[in-house]
Amino acid sequence: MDEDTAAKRYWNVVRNIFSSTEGDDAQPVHAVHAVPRGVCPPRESVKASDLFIAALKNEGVKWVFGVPGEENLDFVESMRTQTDVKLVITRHEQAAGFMASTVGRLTGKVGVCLSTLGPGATNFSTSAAYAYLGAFPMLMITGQKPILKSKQASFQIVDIVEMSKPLTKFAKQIVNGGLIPSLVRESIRQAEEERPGAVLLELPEDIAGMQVHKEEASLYKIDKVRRPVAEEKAITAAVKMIRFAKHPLLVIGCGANRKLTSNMLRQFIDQTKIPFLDTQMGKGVVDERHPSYVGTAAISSSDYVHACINYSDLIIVVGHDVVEKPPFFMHHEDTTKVIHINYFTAQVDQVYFPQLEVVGDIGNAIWQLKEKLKEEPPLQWDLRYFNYVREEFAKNLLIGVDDTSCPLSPPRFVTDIRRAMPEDGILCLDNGLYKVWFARNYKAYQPNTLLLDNALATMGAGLPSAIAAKMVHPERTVVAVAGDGGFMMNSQDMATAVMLDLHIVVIVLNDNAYGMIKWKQAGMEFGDFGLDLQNPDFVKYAQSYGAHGYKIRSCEEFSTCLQHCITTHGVHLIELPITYAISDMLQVANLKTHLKENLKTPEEYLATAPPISASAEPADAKPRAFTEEEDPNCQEYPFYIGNRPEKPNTDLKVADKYTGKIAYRVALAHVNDIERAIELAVQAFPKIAALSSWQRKEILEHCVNAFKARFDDLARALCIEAGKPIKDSRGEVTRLIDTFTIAAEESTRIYGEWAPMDIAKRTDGFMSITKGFPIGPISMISPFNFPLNLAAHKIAPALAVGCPFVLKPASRTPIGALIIGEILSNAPHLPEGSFSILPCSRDGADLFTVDERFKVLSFTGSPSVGWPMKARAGKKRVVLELGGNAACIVEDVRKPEDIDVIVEKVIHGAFYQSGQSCISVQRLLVRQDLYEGLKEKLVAKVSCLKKGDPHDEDTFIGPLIAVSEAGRIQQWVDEAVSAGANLLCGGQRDGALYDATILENVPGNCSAYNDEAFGPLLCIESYTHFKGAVARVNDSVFGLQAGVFTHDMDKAFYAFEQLEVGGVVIGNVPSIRVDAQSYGGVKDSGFGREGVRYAMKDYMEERVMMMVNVGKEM
Ligand SMILES: Cc1ncc(C[n+]2csc(CCOP(=O)(O)OP(=O)(O)O)c2C)c(N)n1
Ligand SMILES: [Mg+2]
Repeated sequence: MDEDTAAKRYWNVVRNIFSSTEGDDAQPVHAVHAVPRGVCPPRESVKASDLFIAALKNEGVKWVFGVPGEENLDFVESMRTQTDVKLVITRHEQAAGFMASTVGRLTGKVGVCLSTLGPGATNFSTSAAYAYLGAFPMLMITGQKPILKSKQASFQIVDIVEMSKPLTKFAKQIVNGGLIPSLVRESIRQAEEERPGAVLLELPEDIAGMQVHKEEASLYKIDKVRRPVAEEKAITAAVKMIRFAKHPLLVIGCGANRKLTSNMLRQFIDQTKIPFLDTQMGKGVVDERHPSYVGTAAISSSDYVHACINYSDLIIVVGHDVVEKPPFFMHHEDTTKVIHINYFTAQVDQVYFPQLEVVGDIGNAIWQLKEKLKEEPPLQWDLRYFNYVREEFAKNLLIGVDDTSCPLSPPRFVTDIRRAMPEDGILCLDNGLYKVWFARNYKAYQPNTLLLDNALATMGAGLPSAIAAKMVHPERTVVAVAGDGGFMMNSQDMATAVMLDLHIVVIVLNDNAYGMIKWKQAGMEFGDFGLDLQNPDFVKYAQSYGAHGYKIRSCEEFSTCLQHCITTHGVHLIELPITYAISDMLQVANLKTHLKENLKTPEEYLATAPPISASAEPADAKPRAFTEEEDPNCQEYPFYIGNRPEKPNTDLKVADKYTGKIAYRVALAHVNDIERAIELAVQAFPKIAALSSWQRKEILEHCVNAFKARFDDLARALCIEAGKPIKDSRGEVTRLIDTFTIAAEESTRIYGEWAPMDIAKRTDGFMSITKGFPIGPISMISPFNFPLNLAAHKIAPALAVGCPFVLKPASRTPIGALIIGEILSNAPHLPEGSFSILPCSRDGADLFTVDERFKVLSFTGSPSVGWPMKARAGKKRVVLELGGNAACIVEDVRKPEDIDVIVEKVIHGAFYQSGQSCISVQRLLVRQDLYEGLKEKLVAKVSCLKKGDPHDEDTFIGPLIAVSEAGRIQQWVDEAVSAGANLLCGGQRDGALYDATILENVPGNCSAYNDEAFGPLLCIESYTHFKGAVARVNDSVFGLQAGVFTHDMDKAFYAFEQLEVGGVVIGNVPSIRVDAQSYGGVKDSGFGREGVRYAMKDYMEERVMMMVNVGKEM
């Protein structure tokens, strides 16, 4: 028989067998089944259990934890014959389920466990509930008797799929091997998708053993699906609520621990200084040593953190869902508002019913909020009481820490364990009274370093989760902490830890009782009954497994022993005698009394508290003081409205960015001022539009002369308000003069175009003149980094064409623009009402975007603010000059000394004005053979750049615009280094000052490489092929400018043709901008062009005059 005929016969046989199957779950089948003996499966088939393992491997599964039964033997055999997915045999299915769940919890990818039918599968139920409530992605694979024929009636058979439904997101029996690829994919998709959880696939014995035709054995490609982002309206509403709040507070919940939200939240907190507390399962998302950390909501009410909650008028809850024990209770009569930020909507609950929901990717939502709040800082927060409570709470947490008695009490052993654990060490808690103490007293420094269960709160998970944590992170210290009760619930899996030759430490807290319940019993004033335990000898018990056992007999001994266990390979069990006597203080009634006696109410505290901003920021968050202290030379500035100065208030305080002292007090415009300014601009429009060219030119020349006369004045103001090194400040004033000079010249060269229109017989005698006419009032928003020249790039072209304008300078650096205003107010010819320059807060600023009387909106700033503005700008033209992460390619040099020149240029490009420029070099790509030499010289020089007072002549790196910006750069550097980048120099921060920093080989997904640094940060790498380097430059969401050092015309033109940017600079860094050039970006970097002539075009509307037979007849 040839092979084809044998195959046909085989499939016929199995088809016949299967088509006789009946029942609901019988489906049309193409390939089956228990192979009839003597009939060889053809080569184009695969065994279902093999296919199952292949599907798991395809999903990146590394381990299957479990206890098989005879129904899984095909599956086990399949695992034996491959090496990629390992079978980890445990001593109880529940432990296997906890292990799989922990893999899911730590990796975000499904953890897998295996059991047989009936008894094995029912043993999974607790771990299924653990994963389901805890939101850990976990797949259970259970066996079943054959479903096509049964010889054993109902022996061991229970309906596991039905039983599992309330505990899983997806539970299905596999009735056909051909369904394995899709069911594995679908179940894992559901398990991993927000909100993650448990899923179950039941694989019956006969299905596991069947052959599947190769056509049905194709596995699914696993594409990353981007999570949806929060809707803009929700973000805008949240920003509004946050800005208008008086005492905002942040609560971080378990959801924030699941994905990489940590960085973003940290940046948000650094920037806003909003104090935060976390829930038990949100611990470590933001380092709890952070000065804004108030505490953890270890209990639901009456603790210190609740004093903050009660005081707050806006609680921003990130990543919380109601499975966790509530961190606080909401009441309908409260005036406090709650914003819920999570991947999914808030489940309505009697104690949690947020007023606003921001639903979508958490990291993105926080980023959007952060960016929006950066542009427009909040109004008037008073965070003083929070800081007071934090300090008082910190004192409270010290109670008992120094107690040296034995048995040990919780504050002491929690402190000892924290001291022994490395920064990234993972502590896995079981469930008992100590959990409350760890939640309250143990500071988690990194996400997922304190694994506790505040969802199912089951006993028995401590040891299994430690085993899994060690397998996921073999390089990290892993310690399990369990009570004497909880430990015994899965202690049998000590054998698994020993068998796997793991290095873990298990601390058994021995109070010879179910202490937690005893504590509750006492709290409810019931008699002491039924909760004492008689324990085995834990040391001997450990030793009987082949583990090391220790019993602690004095307080001092504990730290030494723990240290030994952490540093010595093996499975260690430490029996620690403990007493919970001190836990009385955590009884709600006692806490209430304690707080009443020891903590001032907001009213009591605020009556004697220091003034607002002196304590608004936590002390250690501001190494360089940003106080309310006023510089003795503090000057007051008016705003300009309809050409005239007005000073209705001095509400805007502008700090000297180096000293932190208030250097200027400025009049802050409100909505009605902006409204008035727009109206004046509308009225002035026909008058300014009617000016002659020579008049417009004289206005601009007046400015040029005044700028020259006040050169030092202007440079000094920049140096103070922007912290810009004095040399760079002078450079900017020179450019301001250039920009106005170019505009003065261009104002007399607004040429039109004559064109013949006699293009066909029917248009004989036609011709046209096209000419630009001023478009109307212009709305301008300028940024902080070039307070003079970027305002000038909007103002000068408007004056050159004859358009009135209203400018909103950046609130942090309004002085430069106001000096321009002062000079303009004295200009000749300028009609009344032509210009207004209005520093203002966000509430009124909306008119700059939406008011239809403006005909152009010209915005320079961040992409997160710019793009949404464009969407709301209505009919007006929009020009957006946004950010970038400019790249520079070094391809060739004529002679070796050229490298020195390039190094100088790169240093200037990357670090001038401390990197706060849209076109500063952030990515440097150097051809391989030039790389090491260039790198060495670059690092040597950059390491010597002087950082410090911007007023010093030789200062190269001045302060960043805010302390929080330096903190952000620091995080980006840390993130890059932990992702594998080399820190070549810099990396140190001092308040708002950040070193000129060079990172090498930064992975492409790091913020330092991907996002706009806007700080002194340079990423360098080598490349082999020019084309590849160009492609690498293009691999960015931004596209502003790029620089290419080459002498090869082909390469220069190739770069010009291929680089996705608004400007290519050949023979220099991308950081070159001549004020006459066309300037602007593509992709996320912007829309439209600036540069005097190009901006003038935008400020004009073309009008054509058609003429017929003019001059033809007289
Ligand atoms: C599986 C399970 N059974 C029962 C409980 C209820 N329970 C919560 S804590 C606790 C006592 C824990 O005792 P132990 O592990 O010794 O910790 P301790 O509180 O004494 O430190 C009990 C019985 C539970 N959470 N989980
Ligand atoms: Mg106990």
